[in-house]
Amino acid sequence: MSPGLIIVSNRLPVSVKKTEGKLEFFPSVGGLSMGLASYANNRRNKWIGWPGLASDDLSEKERQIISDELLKHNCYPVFLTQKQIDGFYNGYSNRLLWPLFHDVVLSKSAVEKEDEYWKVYRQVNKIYAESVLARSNAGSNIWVHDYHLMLLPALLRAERPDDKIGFFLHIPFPPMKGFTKLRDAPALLAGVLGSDLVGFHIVPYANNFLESVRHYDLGTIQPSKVLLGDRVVRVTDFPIGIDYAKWRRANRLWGVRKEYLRLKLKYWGKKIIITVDRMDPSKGLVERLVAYQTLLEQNPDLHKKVRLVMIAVPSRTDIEEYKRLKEKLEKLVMEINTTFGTSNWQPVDYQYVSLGFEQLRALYQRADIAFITPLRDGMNLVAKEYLASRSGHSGVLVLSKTAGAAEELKDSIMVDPAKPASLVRGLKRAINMPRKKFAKRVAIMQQTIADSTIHTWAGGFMKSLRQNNTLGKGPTASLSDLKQKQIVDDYNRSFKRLILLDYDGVLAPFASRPEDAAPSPKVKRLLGKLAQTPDNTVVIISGRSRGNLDEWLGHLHLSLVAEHGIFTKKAADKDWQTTPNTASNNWQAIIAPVLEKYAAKTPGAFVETKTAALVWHYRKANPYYAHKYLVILKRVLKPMATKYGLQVKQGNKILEVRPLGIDKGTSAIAWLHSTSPDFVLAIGDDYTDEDMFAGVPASAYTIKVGRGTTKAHYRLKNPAEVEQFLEKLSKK
Ligand code: GDG
Repeated sequence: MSPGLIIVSNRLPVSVKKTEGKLEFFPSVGGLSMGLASYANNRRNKWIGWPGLASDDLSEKERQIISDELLKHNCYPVFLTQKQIDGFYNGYSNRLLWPLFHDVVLSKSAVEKEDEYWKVYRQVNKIYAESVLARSNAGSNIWVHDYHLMLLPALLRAERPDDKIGFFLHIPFPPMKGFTKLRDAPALLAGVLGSDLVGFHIVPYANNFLESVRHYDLGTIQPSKVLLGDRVVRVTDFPIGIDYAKWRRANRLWGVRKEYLRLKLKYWGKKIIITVDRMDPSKGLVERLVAYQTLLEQNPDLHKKVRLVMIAVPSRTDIEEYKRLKEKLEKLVMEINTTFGTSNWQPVDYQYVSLGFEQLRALYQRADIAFITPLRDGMNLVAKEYLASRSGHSGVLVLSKTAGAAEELKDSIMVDPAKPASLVRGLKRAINMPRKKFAKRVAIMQQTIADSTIHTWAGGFMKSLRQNNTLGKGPTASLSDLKQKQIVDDYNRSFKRLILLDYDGVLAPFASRPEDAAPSPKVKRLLGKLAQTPDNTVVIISGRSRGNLDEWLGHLHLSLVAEHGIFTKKAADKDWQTTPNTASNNWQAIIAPVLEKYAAKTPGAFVETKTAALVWHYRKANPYYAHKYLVILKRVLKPMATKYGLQVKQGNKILEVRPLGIDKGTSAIAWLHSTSPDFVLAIGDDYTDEDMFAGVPASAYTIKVGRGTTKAHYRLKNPAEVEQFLEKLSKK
C-alpha cells in the first residue's frame, strides 16, 4: 500500500470561529480546499493547519471539540496563540513576504519589526514541523503549501531524509533583486530546498527562484533543478486551474437561477463591469477605481449606461495596511458616486462582503465585463471562474499582464496595471467590444481552462512528487542478487583486481562523533580476507586523517589513502607518503578562524583540523542554523578559496576545504596506473566519491551507497548491504 499524503497549509479547508462563546465550523473560502478535496476526503490522508482562531481563550475542552470535529474531515489543528498569529501570520507572512513578493512597497513599521516577526515565523514553522512529524510516519508524501511555511520542508527533511516532500508557492516568486532585500532570504531558500519538488504557477517565478538560489550559491543550478550534494530538488511550473465543470454547470442550480434573475432586474439595461477580489493592497483596487473614474470623466456618454460592481472580500482585517486600504477605497467610491451619480444611477456598487458560491456564480453570469487588474497576482482564479461561468462564449475579460493567469489567457484584453492610461484604454475597449468579435477569443480561453483544471494541477503535482525519488536516483539500478553474482563471477575470473572503498557510510555507518565510527570485527575480517587474496589491491580511500585509518585498519594488508589523497600508505609500507606540493598549510591559519566563527554561531557544529584540510562538521548541529550558516560560509569562503588555490566541497553533513587537485578521482587514477587491473570495483557514498566514480574506467563496477544522484552504475542501501556483498566477494 502506498503511503498516505500529508497536506500542510496555513489554513485548513474547515475554519472555526467563536461567537459569543460558541464554536462555529464552516468551510474555508478558496480554490485550494476544493482542488484538494478528493485527497482530503481520503481517510488515509491528513490535512494539517491552523483552524483560524487564537488558542489563548480556548479551554482544554474546546480544543478537544475542535480536534474531534476536524478529525471528521481528516483535518488536524495546529493551535497558535494570538502572539504567534501576530508575528507569524499578520507580521512576517503578510506584512513582509506578501507585499515583497507582490512588489508592493513595504510599510516602514513592518520593516522595523523584521527581526521580531522572523523569530515568531521560525518558531511557528517549527511548531508545524513537530505537528507533521508527530502525525505521520517515515516514508510519507508531504505536500507543503505557500509562503507561510517556507522553512518547513528543510525542518522535515532533517528528520525524514526519505520522505517525499513537495512545496507549492501560490503567490509570485519575485526577481532576485527584490527577494534578497529580506534579511533572512538565504534561510527561506534553504528551507524550501528541503523539498524534492518545488512548484510555482508559471515558469518566470521558477526562474526567479533559481536565480536567487544561484545568487547565494546554495546548490548547482541546472534547468528546472537544483543539485544539492547528493540530492536533487526539482523546480517547475504547475499552473493552478479551477473545477471547470463545476463552474460551468452551476447555471442549472436553482439557487444560481434565482440569484441571476434578481441581478438581472437589479442591473436592468446597464453594462455591468465586475471586480471580485480580497481586499488586498496587491489587487490594485484603488488603481482600478481611479481608471473607472477617469473613464467617466472622459466619456460622459457612458454615464447611466455602465455600472461597476466591486466585490471586496474582507481579508486580513487585523493588519494596519489593510485597514487603511479599506478606508481609502471607501472614500474613493463615495467620491465617484457623489461626483457622477444621479438619483437613479449609482456608478459604483461597492460591496464589502464574502458572497456565497451561488451568488458569486450568478454575478459572473450577469457581468458583461470582468475588470481584473491586480498589480501582481500568483495566478488569479477569478479570471478563470468568470470565463467558465459565461453562457456560451459571451463576456469580455480585461486582465493584468502581471497576473500569472495572463500566461494562459492571452486572448483577454491585456493591460498594464502600472500605467493608469492602459487601464482606462482597456476598459473602454471592453465596453465597445462587439460581442461576436470577442466570442472566438472567449472560446479559446474556455478550452484552455477546461484542459488544465484544479484536478489536473493537483494530480500532476502529486504524480511528479511520487516520481521524484526515481529522478534523484538517476539511471542507477539497485544491485540485484543476480548482478551481485555476475560481479562475483567476473571477480573470480580476473587476474588483477583493484578494489577502491570509501570508509564512512560504506564500511561503517555514520556516528555523531567521527572518532566513534570504528569498523566492526566482521568488516575487519572481510577486509583482511580480501586484502590477503593474491592479485588483489584493496585501497581504503577516505577523507579521514591518517590517525583513524592507521588505528583501525593499519594492521591489515590494506593500502590506505587519507585526506582524499594527500597521504598514501601502500599495503607493504610502514610509512605514509605525502603527495608532493599539497601539504603546505599556510592557508589554514586564515581559513580556520572563519570556520570557527560560524561553528560558534551554529550549536552542535565543530571544526576538524586535518594535516592539509579543514572540515566544518554539522551532523549534530541544529538543522536550521546549520543550513543558514552553511550558505553564508560557502559565500564567505568562495573568494578565499580562489586566492589560496583551494576547493570547498560539501559532503555528507560536512563542508571540507582542501587544496585543489586533491580528490578521490586523482587518487583513483594513480592506483589504476600503478596496478593495471582487469577488474575494478569502487564503492562510495558521498559527494566526494563521485570524483572516484568519474575517475575509473566505464568497465569498472561502481556502487553508490544510499540515495541521491550519482555517476555510479549500481546502488546499495547501506553499510550492512555492503558488508553482505563483500562477504560474497571474499568467498573465493
Ligand atoms: C492566492 C493567490 C492564486 C472571491 N470572492 C469570493 C470568493 N472568492 C474566491 C474566488 C477564488 C478565490 O476566492 C480567490 O482566488 P484568487 O486566485 O483570485 O486570489 P487569492 O485569494 O489571492 O489566492 C492567487 C491563488 O492563491 C491560488 O493559487 O491564484 O494568485 O494570490 O476562487 O472564487 N468565494 C466566495 N465568495 C466571495 O465573495 N465564496
